[in-house]
Amino acid sequence: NNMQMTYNYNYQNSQYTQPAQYTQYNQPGYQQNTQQFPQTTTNQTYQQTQYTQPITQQPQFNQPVQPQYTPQAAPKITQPNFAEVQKVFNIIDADRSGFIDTREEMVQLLKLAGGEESKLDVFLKACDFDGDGKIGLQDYIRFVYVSINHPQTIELTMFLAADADCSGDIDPDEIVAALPRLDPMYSQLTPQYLLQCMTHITGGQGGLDFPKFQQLLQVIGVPQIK
Ligand SMILES: [Ca+2]
Ligand SMILES: [Ca+2]
Repeated sequence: NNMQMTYNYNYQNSQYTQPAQYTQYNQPGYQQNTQQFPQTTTNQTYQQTQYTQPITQQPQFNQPVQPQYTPQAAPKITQPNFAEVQKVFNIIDADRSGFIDTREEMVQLLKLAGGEESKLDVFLKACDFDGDGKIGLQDYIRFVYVSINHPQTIELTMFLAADADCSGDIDPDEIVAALPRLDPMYSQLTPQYLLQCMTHITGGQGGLDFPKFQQLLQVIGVPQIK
């Protein structure tokens, strides 16, 4: 019955077109909080300067990060059932090439996700997390991971997309690898800077769960709605 699985991941919105959650950043508390950080890290500065200057200034974290707005309630992050997902992948991969790479296989995957065939190119791009141009098992697992957690906000979508091993927790390697891919604005941030921000939030203990990831986004900004 595996083939009955359906996913709601709205891949057509993978360019973050959902406006829903931005109002929280208009609240006074958020503005107040951003002033605690170096000016180069605020959304406002990003909008004004478009990062015309390279970010070389290291943050001076003298105070703990204390969110002044109410972060979203942490959703329960569901991990994929890896064995089940692999079974489905093997069924879709009809020619056993190890990839969903024929037209028939791609269409089969698209149907499973409830998509229209005219959107195949967009869909495949959204599924190809590692960017190698084909859908491997790891891509498929990650697609299922995003789908089953029904991300309604840009923050949760980013969190799920960055969590490469679908652990519910983002480690330093995942942050450094994922953020520049998620939005060009992050490509201006050096790995050292990202790791320093992360260490400040975690105290050097463990990775970022979703609430801590939201704290990181408070520091580095959230991509603009396109
Ligand atoms: Ca194949
Ligand atoms: Ca992880």
